[in-house]
Amino acid sequence: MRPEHIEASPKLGHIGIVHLGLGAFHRAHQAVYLERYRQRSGDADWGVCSANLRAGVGLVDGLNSAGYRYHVAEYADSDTLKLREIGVIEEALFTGRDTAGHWSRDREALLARMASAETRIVTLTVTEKGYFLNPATGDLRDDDPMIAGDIASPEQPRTAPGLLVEALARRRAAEEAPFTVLSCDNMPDNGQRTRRAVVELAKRRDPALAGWIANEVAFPSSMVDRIVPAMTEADFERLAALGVNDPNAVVCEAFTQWVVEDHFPLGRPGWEADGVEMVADVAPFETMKLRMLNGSHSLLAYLGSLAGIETVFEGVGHPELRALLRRYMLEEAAPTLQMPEGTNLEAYADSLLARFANDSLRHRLQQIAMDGSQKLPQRWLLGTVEHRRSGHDSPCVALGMAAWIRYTDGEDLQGQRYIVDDPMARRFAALHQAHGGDPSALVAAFLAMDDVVPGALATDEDFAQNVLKAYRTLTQGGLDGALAAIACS
Ligand code: NAI
Ligand code: CS2
Repeated sequence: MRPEHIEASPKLGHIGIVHLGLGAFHRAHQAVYLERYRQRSGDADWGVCSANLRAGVGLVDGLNSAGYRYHVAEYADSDTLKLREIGVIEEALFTGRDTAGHWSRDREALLARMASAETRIVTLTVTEKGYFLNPATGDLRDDDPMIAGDIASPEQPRTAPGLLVEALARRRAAEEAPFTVLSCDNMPDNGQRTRRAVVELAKRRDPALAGWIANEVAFPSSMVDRIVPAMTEADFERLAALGVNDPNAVVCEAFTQWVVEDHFPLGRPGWEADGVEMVADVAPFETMKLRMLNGSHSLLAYLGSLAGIETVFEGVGHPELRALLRRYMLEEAAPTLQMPEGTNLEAYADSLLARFANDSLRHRLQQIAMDGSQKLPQRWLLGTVEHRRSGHDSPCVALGMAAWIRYTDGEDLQGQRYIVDDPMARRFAALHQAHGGDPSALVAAFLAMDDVVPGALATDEDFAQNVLKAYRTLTQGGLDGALAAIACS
């Protein structure tokens, strides 16, 4: 297979965008749109300074030594590959804790870049947990040691909200107009959630600053969609066989979508011609994607992981699992959506299943399963509250919750142990310790976690009974038993 190879644009040295969260998705999504834009327009204004605030110094230093160029391998399927070289990143910085345990090597450089008049947009992919918001209520988690640290030392911030507040404080002091803040994380209403984290944190520092941010800073929301699995050794080997030896490369599907609320007071790239959809209200698109794509992803992640299935591709190859995902999407997610006239949600569901069946992506279920406490409210639970309120049962989500609860014990149904990667992992372990022998008490304890489960579900007796029934079926009859039981419901 000879891939189509697209060279990077020349380096232009101007930085108009700072990105927080130099991860795989940023490199395969926002940076690709910006590369397409720069190649088509020649516009020099929108180069990117990308920063890692946590782990990831290797990637930052790797990009620095590679002249800030890397490759994106876009697979439509195992026989169709487009290889792009990306050059829009002009600077990479690290403000996390280095191997010697010191924090914030490049914090001052990053803050100076964010405070610079040249910077007109700050984008983020810091994962759902990077905003330090209570997943169920959206309140700032000011009891978190990282946020507490930023409250105590606001001029030496370590978190994304802290960096945004300090950079905005510097711009306000310099009478510089604020940049636009654009979240590209999988959260509903991600612009307003980012705004809430920033304004609430600013209030603890200076109410006048918080008021200025609330009134003057634009926080448009965006819906982002491209499946970008974490790289595996096999991915790097596959690229090396094509002559691409690039430790900073990313692999992704060919599909990509970015729907953005058009609210950029200091301007933005004219990226509509490069596939970015600019809209007045992104909410319907965001909710549809989070509940149908991400909700079925999470259903697959917990049920598949417990059954020892490793990837999305393998999981959707299981006919009963595939049927469950489709049933969840059409019977439990789609009825909760308010979509524009003519939206065909059945076609959308089938397009998602086709994307999941992409045989050239090794999208590990364990990666999707991580941070469930931060993901499930917007993927399953808020929609289920609405679904239950309209008098419907939610057997698929009840099974999903049972699988998530069992998953958080750190052992699959074959007795294979794994690390539960979640900010609340210790709480889960304590609940399993306390109630492990009593499924009814265990399910009740998980449903009572009011910073994950909306109150309306926690007090929904029928839902709780369905979760408990599914938990018992799953733990006694395995995946096949659980799928057979739900097929009859
Ligand atoms: P990744 O693991 O490659 O990168 C995660 C990034 O988040 C890293 O830069 C890491 O330093 C940063 N991060 C993690 N915790 C943080 C914290 N507490 N504070 C500040 N930064 C933190 O993951 P990837 O694939 O880049 O995904 C990142 C986010 O992008 C996802 O959580 C999701 O919100 C969004 N996304 C990812 C997609 C994908 O398929 N990978 C698709 C659509 C959205
Ligand atoms: C996945 C998402 O890791 C996960 O939680 O569900 O990253 C998913 O790949 C993207 O949202 C697809 O756009």
